Amino acid sequence: MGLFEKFKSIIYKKETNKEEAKEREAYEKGLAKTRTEFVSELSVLGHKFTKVTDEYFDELENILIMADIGVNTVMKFMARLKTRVKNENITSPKYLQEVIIDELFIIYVSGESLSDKININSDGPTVILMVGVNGVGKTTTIGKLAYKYQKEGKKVMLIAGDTFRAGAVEQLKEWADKTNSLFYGKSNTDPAGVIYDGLVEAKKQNVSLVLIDTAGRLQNKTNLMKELEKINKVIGTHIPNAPHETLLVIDAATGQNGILQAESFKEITNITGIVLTKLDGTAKGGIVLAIKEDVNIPVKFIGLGEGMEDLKTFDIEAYIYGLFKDMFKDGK
Ligand SMILES: Nc1nc2c(ncn2[C@@H]2O[C@H](COP(=O)(O)OP(=O)(O)OP(=O)(O)O)[C@@H](O)[C@H]2O)c(=O)[nH]1
Ligand SMILES: [Mg+2]
Repeated sequence: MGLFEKFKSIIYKKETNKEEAKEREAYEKGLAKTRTEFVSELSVLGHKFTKVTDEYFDELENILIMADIGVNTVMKFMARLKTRVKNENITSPKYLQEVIIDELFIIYVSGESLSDKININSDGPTVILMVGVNGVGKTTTIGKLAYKYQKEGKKVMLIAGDTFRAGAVEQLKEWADKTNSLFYGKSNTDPAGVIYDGLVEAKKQNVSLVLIDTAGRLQNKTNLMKELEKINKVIGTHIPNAPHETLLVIDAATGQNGILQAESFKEITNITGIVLTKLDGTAKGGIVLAIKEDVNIPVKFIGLGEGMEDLKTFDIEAYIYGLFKDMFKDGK
């Protein structure tokens, strides 16, 4: 059964469990902007053309590029689609829409499988380091993660490794209070030192999850690399094999610029996952596919709003559903 059929059957399934329905709703809401711009254009294409022609392919290519799927990804995608059209003798644009959804999904799941699971340390605290350029949503994401894991019964500590930006320490402290997490931070001092002291405290208090915030702006790549090296060394001396995750936060609205950030950070440090924030405010939802194809680091979480509950574990099926829901319903 093709993916399109599979989703259609999910949508028409009579009973959906409550949790699933809630999750689906969150994706639906968060991806509304991308859906209305990108997907409705795709639907229009299906109605506008009665035959699959070169012109159809050109328009499709434009739509995909506008959705920030990334030029490389789009080119490969178009080549594959054209081959399929030829081999399977596809002439109906309407049917081709189903094939397009299938193929978009294939981009994500093909190649090595990327795990979206967080690497949990069974022997002491799990340490997650949050990195990314300024304003992308690092601190907010830490707050959301604290909320999620605290709710799951973990003892969480937040450490303020962004010690220089005015208000950064207080901002994290607020999240700690809001989520009943422990907190460690000091302003205007060396981040590595604060992290060192924070981890001593975390071990003393038997914390199970440590989330470390870092500064967004460091003048240049060399400085950033040195800083992160130092931070990693401090963390590793305290807790072997830590950090267990280094999550790079990217603002979805920055589109292709976000891809460049990912490529740069990948050279600087060992990024284990990506958090894609602010998907709710942009039509550039296609960036998830570009990240897979160009960067090849798993998207582990997505931000679908500013609130505590607006962080979701990334799920490609829910994502595709959130994007193409109208097209599924469109079907017979
Ligand atoms: N709509 C929306 N807004 C978000 C999301 N995530 C973060 N934000 C907002 O983005 C803004 C910046 O978030 P921060 O968490 O302060 O970003 P940061 O990366 O820590 O910024 P610096 O510490 O200055 O580098 C805040 O207003 C957040 O509420 C999201 O998923 N959706
Ligand atoms: Mg911050």
